[in-house]
Amino acid sequence: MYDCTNFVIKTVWLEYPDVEPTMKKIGAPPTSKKADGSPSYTIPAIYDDSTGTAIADSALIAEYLDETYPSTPRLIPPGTHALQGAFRELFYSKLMPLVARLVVVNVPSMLPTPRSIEYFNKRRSEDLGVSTLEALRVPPEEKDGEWDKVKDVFGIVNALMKDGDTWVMGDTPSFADFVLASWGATVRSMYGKESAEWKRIMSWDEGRWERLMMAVEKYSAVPTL
Ligand SMILES: N[C@@H](CCC(=O)N[C@@H](CS)C(=O)NCC(=O)O)C(=O)O
Repeated sequence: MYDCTNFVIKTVWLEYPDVEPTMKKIGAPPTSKKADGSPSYTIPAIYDDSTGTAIADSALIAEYLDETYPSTPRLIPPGTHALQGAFRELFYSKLMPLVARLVVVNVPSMLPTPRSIEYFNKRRSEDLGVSTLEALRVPPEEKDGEWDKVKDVFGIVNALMKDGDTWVMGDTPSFADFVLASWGATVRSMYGKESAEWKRIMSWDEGRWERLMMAVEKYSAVPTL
């Protein structure tokens, strides 16, 4: 639980096979479609018991929080809705193909139960159109080259930002920063703070991403993994 004066935030961790039934139970709508065309339910999701509202999809959650709690810091500052969407689209479209090979393949070994592992392997193989996730794993001799491609994606964002700025919007944090930081946090929790992978990202672009990760820390309501 995280008590932030007026808010009490409780985080509930779910195993993969429990996501869909839990979302249906709280009334959070699907966020996309599975490979077979059926609805796909995802986390993060929130249930706000002060309004009885359930929302899934991080961008929709951000919009809801901005609208419902206007006196808190804004994730999508007025006038930037389309720009935040464009940023997310640019970043995800470049990063996702690389993430599948460097991150998604490692997820099964981090999951706590066989049912979650089985679920994840099946769902992601179907989504990615491969017979097994292992088929995507980058061979050791290609790893550096693959990480260089991730560096190039972060480099695109670096080139768009002004030197010395911490936040994508310059002087104010916004949704775009949390899109970037969530990928940093994924690598940090997956590979560990002492790993070559994490240190690699922290060294890119004159330490810009390390500064961003430190700056977003104060907004984290759950302990850093
Ligand atoms: N567009 C969604 C994507 C969220 C997403 O893909 N969540 C994954 C976990 S990281 C999920 O819940 N997957 C459920 C499943 O695979 O059944 C968002 O930004 O919230």
